Amino acid sequence: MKKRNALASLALGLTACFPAAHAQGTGQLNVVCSVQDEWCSLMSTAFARSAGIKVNVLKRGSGEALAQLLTERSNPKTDLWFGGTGDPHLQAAEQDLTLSYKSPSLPQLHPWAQAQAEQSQWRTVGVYSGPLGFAFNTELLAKKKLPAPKCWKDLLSPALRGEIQVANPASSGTAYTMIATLVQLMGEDQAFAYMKGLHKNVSQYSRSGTGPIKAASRGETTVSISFVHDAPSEQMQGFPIETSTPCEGTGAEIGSMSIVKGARNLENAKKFYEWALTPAAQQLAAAAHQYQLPANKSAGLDSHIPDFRKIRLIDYDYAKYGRSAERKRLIERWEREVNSLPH
Ligand code: S7P
Repeated sequence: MKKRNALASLALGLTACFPAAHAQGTGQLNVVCSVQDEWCSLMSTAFARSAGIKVNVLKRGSGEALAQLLTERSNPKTDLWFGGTGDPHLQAAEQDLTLSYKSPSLPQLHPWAQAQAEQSQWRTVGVYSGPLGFAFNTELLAKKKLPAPKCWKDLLSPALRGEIQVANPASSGTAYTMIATLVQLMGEDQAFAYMKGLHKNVSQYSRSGTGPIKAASRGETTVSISFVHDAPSEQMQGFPIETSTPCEGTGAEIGSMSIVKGARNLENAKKFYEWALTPAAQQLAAAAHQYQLPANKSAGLDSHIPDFRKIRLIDYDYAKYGRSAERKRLIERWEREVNSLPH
């Protein structure tokens, strides 16, 4: 019930919609896009050019996109949902919001991308992966004479009081990935004890998962808990931001893609889906300065993509932590035991 309310309030902000004239038609496709703007735009223009199909894009964070699909359940306007953390895609699958579609391209994908498809009964598929870690503003650290964080335990230092930003797990797939990672790494009670300690150092929980790294880049906070693949684009804009991945171990997202059940432009959605899994389309991420690991094994790897072999990754249980009931339970516990505490 509480989750429904959380999703309903998220949906309240989703009044903007696809233009009515564009909602349907042979040359149209309505995509909710949960990666950064530059990548969403490049995907839509490149697909439009190659397929002659106009793409109408709505940008939504992972949690917001799920809320959008829920509000459209009886009358879908969205045809395809591209990107965003995998757990809300699994929840959309569980809630029968997305279509089972077994792509002939699956064998070309990494096992983790195929596993995402298999565990959802082919209602979603992995399109990229990216590790969770820390981003820090090197100028602020130097000014405050603070060491760069290397381990989860470092974030509990009293010297970092009010210096950390992370997103709110009720709205952000990135922040939910953090909770699920900590629970798997430490055990649930220990993870909640850790998050209560962390809470003292968090200045604010942002709505969007990418907000904290942008804040750190711009000197509005010293440290953020973020996907580390989001750092190079900030560095390219000249911001003094560096990253590390936790010494104890960390989790990774499986960014996903799903076709909406009842899509009005179903054939076009399937065309986009197949195209988005090709090596050429997958390489558009790096062209748009986004550096997640592509799902297609043959896609070229940009040098800015984090080297997963150098990161201590946990054996993340995507099926368990992608379940609606588990997510709801953990977020409610976080609201009750962590977010309710004074800073
Ligand atoms: O494109 C960057 C990225 O970090 O954003 C996606 C996601 O929408 C994050 O959204 P939340 O606001 O729900 O955390 C990630 O999948 C992607 O890697």
